Amino acid sequence: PAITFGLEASYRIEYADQYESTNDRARELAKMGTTDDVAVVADAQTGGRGRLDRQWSSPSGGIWVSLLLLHPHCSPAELPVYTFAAAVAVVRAVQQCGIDVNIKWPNDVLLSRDTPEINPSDGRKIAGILTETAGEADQVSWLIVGIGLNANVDSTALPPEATSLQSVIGAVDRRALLQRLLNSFAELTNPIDLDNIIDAWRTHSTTLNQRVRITTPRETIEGVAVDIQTPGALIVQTNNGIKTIHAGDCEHLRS
Ligand code: BT5
Repeated sequence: PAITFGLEASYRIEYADQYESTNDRARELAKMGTTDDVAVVADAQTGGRGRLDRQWSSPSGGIWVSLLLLHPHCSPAELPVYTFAAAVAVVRAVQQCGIDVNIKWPNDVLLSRDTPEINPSDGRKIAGILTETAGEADQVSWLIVGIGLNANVDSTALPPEATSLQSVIGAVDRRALLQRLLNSFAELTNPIDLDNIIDAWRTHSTTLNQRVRITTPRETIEGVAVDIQTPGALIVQTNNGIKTIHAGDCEHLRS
């Protein structure tokens, strides 16, 4: 049975056993002139995407969901907070399974790195978020927040740096998990409170106060992540002064 059966959400739910990408399906709905906010959910994706067109492994058993938000309640510059809200929502939903997870800037949810010598999954990526928007910089018409959470997926079907809830605690109730995820996201964004979201992100992130290496298409920056600034830029203290980074891939370095 579909994992969306009986869900109660402030979004219209659209489910299929398989989409190429739930983000693409959400975009299609937006272009068709849908008037509702929609949560597009799939059991599997054949062409799941990460940032910069990377592949996102999406075997059957995961939670692959894209929220189409037709009227984002903030200015275009503030849109990144939706990504942060999604990461916090994932943490809150997953923690209720009794698993400790945290956020790596900007959008990775990782299993906490408590006992890597005992549990090889520690520190591995369990969820990621891909936020996409339409329109010009000053004219956002809609927003898509895509969330991929490795729930009941065998970790052998995932890249080596990834893990799943199933590999850590066994199969979970995906419907209940999805319900908590949608509730948490709606609670954080309806209405949107930028500072509240960034504060919640701070409590769950392990990036702050760490030595980091940030890779952007243009440069690589090393230093200590000292803060995050609303709506989501990372502030890094480097040998050459303070840098404000709006997007990139982050690696936590052991100091
Ligand atoms: C992300 O990209 O983390 C965003 C992932 C968003 C996926 C959701 S699923 C629903 C919606 N529909 C879509 O088509 N996408 C969204 P990024 O930070 O660029 O990370 C991508 C990298 O994570 C890949 O290059 C792999 O190294 C790794 N990876 C791939 N599949 C993974 C998985 N299932 N779990 C963990 N890591 C994975």
